[in-house]
This record gives sequence, C-alpha cells and structure tokens, in this order.
Amino acid sequence: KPFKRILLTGAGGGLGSILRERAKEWADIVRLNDVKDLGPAREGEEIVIGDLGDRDKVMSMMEGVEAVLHFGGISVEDKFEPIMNANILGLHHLYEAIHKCGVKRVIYASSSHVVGYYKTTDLVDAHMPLRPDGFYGISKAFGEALSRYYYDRFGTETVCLRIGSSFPEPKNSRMMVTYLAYDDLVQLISRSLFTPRVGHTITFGTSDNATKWWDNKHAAHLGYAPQHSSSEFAGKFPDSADYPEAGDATTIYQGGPFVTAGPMYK
Ligand code: 15L
Repeated sequence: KPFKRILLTGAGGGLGSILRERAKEWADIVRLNDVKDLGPAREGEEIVIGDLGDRDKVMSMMEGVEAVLHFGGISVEDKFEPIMNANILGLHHLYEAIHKCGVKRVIYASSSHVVGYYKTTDLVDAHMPLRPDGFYGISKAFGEALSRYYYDRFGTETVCLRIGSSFPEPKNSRMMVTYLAYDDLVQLISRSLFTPRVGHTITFGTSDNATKWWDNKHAAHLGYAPQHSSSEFAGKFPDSADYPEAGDATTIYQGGPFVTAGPMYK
C-alpha cells in the first residue's frame, strides 16, 4: 500500500465513517480520531479518542503519520466558542503537529460555505475572494489560510476540498447543485493524495451535476473526473419545491440555509 500510516480525524462523522472503510486501500494502518466513541479497532486500524483542542493529544496522535485526512471538527453552523475550539485552535494544533512530525501531505475538508455569500447566479473559482456565510465558513476559511501559510513557509502540501453536500443522495433542490457522491469524494481524495505535486490546491467537491456554481479550473492538475451526477435523482425535487419563496436569503445565496442558521442572524 502507498502509505504505512495515515491519520483520519472525524472518523465518527458523516464522511469520516465512510472514509474509515475506504481509506484502507491507501495505508497499512489507518489511525482514527474523534471525540466520540468509535467502537473497537478493526483490522488495520488504530484508535485515538480525543479533542482537537487538546494540544498534547493532537501531538501524540501524529507520531508515525505520513498523510492526514482532516475531517474532524464542527461541520455545521454553531456558536463561536465550539467552532473556535475544534476548527481554529484545533487546526492550529494539527498543523503544529504535522510540521513537527514531518507529514508531507494533508487533505483538508474545507467547505463550500467559505463562499456561501456568493449568489446562486454566480460562477465561483478558487481565486475569487472568500465570502463565508457564518462562523463555520469563517473557520474553514481560517483553515485554508493556515494551510497556505504552512505550504509557503515549510512546503507542507495541502489540498483543500471545498465539499458541497456529500450524502447518500441529495436532500433538497439546492443539493442537486452541490451534491458530491461518496465514490466521487473518494476519487477526489485519491487524486489529492497521489498527484505528484499539489502545492497548496483548493478544489471544489461536487459530482458532475447539471447546474454548476463552481469552476474547478485552478485544480485541473488533480485530474479529478467525477463519475456521478445528481441527475441520477432527477425529478425528486421539482422546481424550488423546498424553497420558501423567491427573494428569500436562502434562495439568493449559495450557502442556502447556512446563511440564516447562525446565532448572529437571530
Ligand atoms: C457543509 O459544510 C456541512 O458539513 C454539511 O453537513 C452540509 O450541510 C453541507 O455543507 C451543505 O451545504 O449541504
């Protein structure tokens, strides 16, 4: 296998639990981290339970690791403090440890919510200014900046995946645009791990959906070619079925319900 040991954070989460199985093809040992119980270690697994806000814990979980799949932290809008602990302080700990242990490559689960305040009529690429749609999006933007710094300063390579909506299937009409099939997510991670040079790359993670809000031209070197499309679920969400009304903020902006989700909005 290409790697001896990779670290998967957030292994108990929605995507982490998918990757727990799928990452096995990439490494002899997949070390799993989460704050919550992950059950017993299966073959080829090591388990480290602990909070990303705990610096010593993060340092110790990085020993012997060659590549990191960072899917840990808070994955939706929340109050600032929990986001600060897991996604900001936690990310700082993670990169400190990555640098100290000489990890060469990181796959960072960013989010489309770093650009959630673009309109649904915009086409966004990775060189356009960030427009986060809440504390969660801001924390993901912090991760993109922090990883950029570690590449410029130390040469640590990171691929930031601005994941759309990766679920078994789209749950509403917005997700017909943002949907990322699990198989395509796995291909995207694999391309991100095995493309010889990635430097600091930002890529949008969607399947080959009919409507596109994001242009991946700055990540063409990854050679990502999605095999799925939300059109496999065509007809499930007739025109704007789940949208409140035209002119509502969640219809105008790409972030959808996230733009009105946060404590700041209330
Ligand atoms: C995200 O960033 C979340 O992690 C995920 O749970 C989805 O809600 C997704 O965005 C989305 O926008 O659908």
